[in-house]
This record gives sequence, C-alpha cells and structure tokens, in this order.
Amino acid sequence: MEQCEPMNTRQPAPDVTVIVPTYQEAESLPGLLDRLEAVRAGGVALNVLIVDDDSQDGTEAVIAEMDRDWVRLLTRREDRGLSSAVLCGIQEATGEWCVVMDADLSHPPEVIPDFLAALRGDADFVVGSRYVPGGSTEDGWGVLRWINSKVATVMARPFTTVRDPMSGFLGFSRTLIDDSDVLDPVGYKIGLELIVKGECRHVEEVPIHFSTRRHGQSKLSLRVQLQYLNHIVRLARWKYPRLSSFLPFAMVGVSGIGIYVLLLWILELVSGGTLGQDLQIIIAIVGAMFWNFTFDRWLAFWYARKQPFLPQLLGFLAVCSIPVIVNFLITRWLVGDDYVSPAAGAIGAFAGSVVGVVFNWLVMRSFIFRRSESSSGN
Ligand SMILES: Nc1nc2c(ncn2[C@@H]2O[C@H](COP(=O)(O)OP(=O)(O)OP(=O)(O)O)[C@@H](O)[C@H]2O)c(=O)[nH]1
Ligand SMILES: [Mg+2]
Repeated sequence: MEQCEPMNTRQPAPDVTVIVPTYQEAESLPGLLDRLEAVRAGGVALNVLIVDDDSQDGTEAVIAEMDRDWVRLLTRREDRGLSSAVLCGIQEATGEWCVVMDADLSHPPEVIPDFLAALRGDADFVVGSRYVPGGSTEDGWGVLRWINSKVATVMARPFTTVRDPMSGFLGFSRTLIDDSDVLDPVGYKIGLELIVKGECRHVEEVPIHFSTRRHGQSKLSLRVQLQYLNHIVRLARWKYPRLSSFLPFAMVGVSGIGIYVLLLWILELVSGGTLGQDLQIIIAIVGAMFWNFTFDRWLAFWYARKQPFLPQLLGFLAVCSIPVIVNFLITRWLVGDDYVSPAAGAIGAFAGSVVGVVFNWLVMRSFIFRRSESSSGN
C-alpha cells in the first residue's frame, strides 16, 4: 500500500472518522462540511479526514478558511488514486469506525447515524445503497451510465449479494483489515475490496438518495472502468484461486484445439500434401502447444509468471506429451491414407484434451507452475 503524509495534530478519539477522498472538489467542500457539522450537532462524535491528491484548486485555502478543528486535510503530493487515498485515510483515521464518502454531495451525510446504529448492532460493514427499498438515484443518469452500473453490479455477484456493491458510501470498523498488505484494489471499487477481503458476513445496506453532483467534474473515466475488470479478476484469483486457474486452463485448452485445426488446414492448403501427414500433424501439435503454453502461463498460472521460463516450457511440453500422443494416434488413425482432414484433427485434439485437461492441470499446478513464497496473488 502507498504511504501518505502524516497528520500534524491529533484530537481525542471520536466515534467515527469520515474519510473523504478528493480530487478537485474545492467547490463542493463547504456544503459537505456544513452538512457534516449538522450531523455533529445532532450528537454524532465525528471528525473528518479529507485525503486530497494535491488538487491545486484552492482546496487547502477552503479548509483553512473554514477553520474547523474537527476537519483535517491530508495532501498527498506524490501518490494518486481514489482507492489508495481511502486506504491512506483508514491508516490515519482515529475513530473507532470509519465512514467513506464522496465529496460531491452525492452521498447524504444525514444517514451517518443509521450507519453507526448498524455497526453497533451486528453489521460488520455498511453500504449506502441506491438499490434497496427507500433508495433512489437522481434522474438524469444517461442510459449508458445506468447500464454500466448494472453490468458492474452483476459482475460483483460471485463475491457478494450486496445490491449496491458499487457504492462509494461505506461504513466499517477501523480494524476491519488487520493486514493492509492483503488489500490491492485497482481503480474505484474499494468497497467491494473491503467487503471481500475483510470477509464481511453481515453487510447492511442503508437506503440513500444518490444525488447528481452540482460542482466539479466526474473522475469516472473509461480507464477507471477497464481497471474494474482487472479488479474483478484479482478478486476472483484471491477468493477462488483453484477455479480461477482451472477455468482459464480449460478455455485455453479449447482455443488450442482451434489453433491445431487451423494449422492443419493451413498446412494442407499451403503444402498440398507434400509435407507428409506425420510432419503436418507434428507441426500443428507443436504450434498448438506453444499457443497453450503462452496463454496458460499468462492466464491460468499467473502467479508463476515471474519464475524462470525455460524449465516451465520444458516441463509443460513433457506433461503435454501424454495427451498429445493420444491426439496424434487418434488423428493418425482417423485420417486414412492420404488426406489430413481438419475433422480428424478436431476429433483427435478433442480426445487428447479430454484425457489431458484435468490431469495436465493438476500435474502442472503441482510440479511445473508452483506457488512460491513471493508469488503475487494477482
Ligand atoms: N484523493 C483522490 N480522490 C479522488 C480521485 N478520483 C476521484 N476522487 C474522489 O472520489 C470521489 C468519487 O469520485 P467521482 O468523480 O465523484 O466519481 P463518481 O461519484 O463515480 O462520479 P460522479 O457521480 O460523476 O460524481 C470524489 O470525492 C472524488 O473527488 C483520486 O485520484 N484521488
Ligand atoms: Mg461522485
């Protein structure tokens, strides 16, 4: 995790630290702080930690001018990014509980007492939710943004049943994550990361009305959306390591059949049979094996990518040779005397793959692509 600059002063521990990541939100901050002040006046002992990525838009002046001793500004001059800003805020928080919210007034601070009530009950995580009864989204979301949010929500389904896992309005205990090294979010969805890696069992959703921002600009770019895909893959590898290895392995195996058949077809077309059947089959098999090796190493055995290449390649070829021999013999038997038909190749490869997929995966995982101490989970 990235480091952040330490705070200068410390106040007596409040019940809750409200962490507000900001980038160029100077215009929104006075309104947000006024509303948080009203929540304090209602009896919630909270302090606020604004984690700003050196916006240079007057944020520092706004905070200085408002001069609230329960508000701290933490300016990160080198690190960047929403998730790391939130992690930095958690590290520096002093309250027993943390609430994370956007600065742009999309999230109503008035529900913070409901968050606390849930956390003091049996919730181990609270989400401000648009998609539970009583929750809503301000009109004006374009179709694209709506579809985007729904698709992203569906993709989070294998990890949590929370209705609004994309929410950035979160509440949890400051000590939810003992070992912050386990956290490795990319992009925006720090909530999903905390719920999954904090192994939260009881996530409560507090309904909110999600308002459209009035000031400043959205930082939700296409790049951020692509990072979400990467984040989902990382979470899958963390939560379901075997399945996340076996499924790509099987899929690469199927694609290898396609490559094998394609190569047989191209060789037959180009050579017009002059290469000889055996050579044609061998070239196609070797081509498909290299294809599978490359993609298996990248997708199925990602954790061993940094280990030496050559022993992995040789081990891979050795293990593959068993189903490959099955494939060769079946193709050879089906092709008849002179013509290597792609259909024969497909049947041979299919039989070889069925024999090989589970056997190969188990052997390779145990002997060729082993997890080392330093293997990254992602
Ligand atoms: N520190 C920090 N804060 C960020 C960064 N990117 C976004 N934020 C803040 O994170 C919060 C959420 O970002 P938004 O741009 O509002 O994203 P959004 O809510 O999905 O999009 P809109 O509804 O259009 O506002 C806001 O308070 C931003 O200022 C960043 O790189 N660093
Ligand atoms: Mg926003």
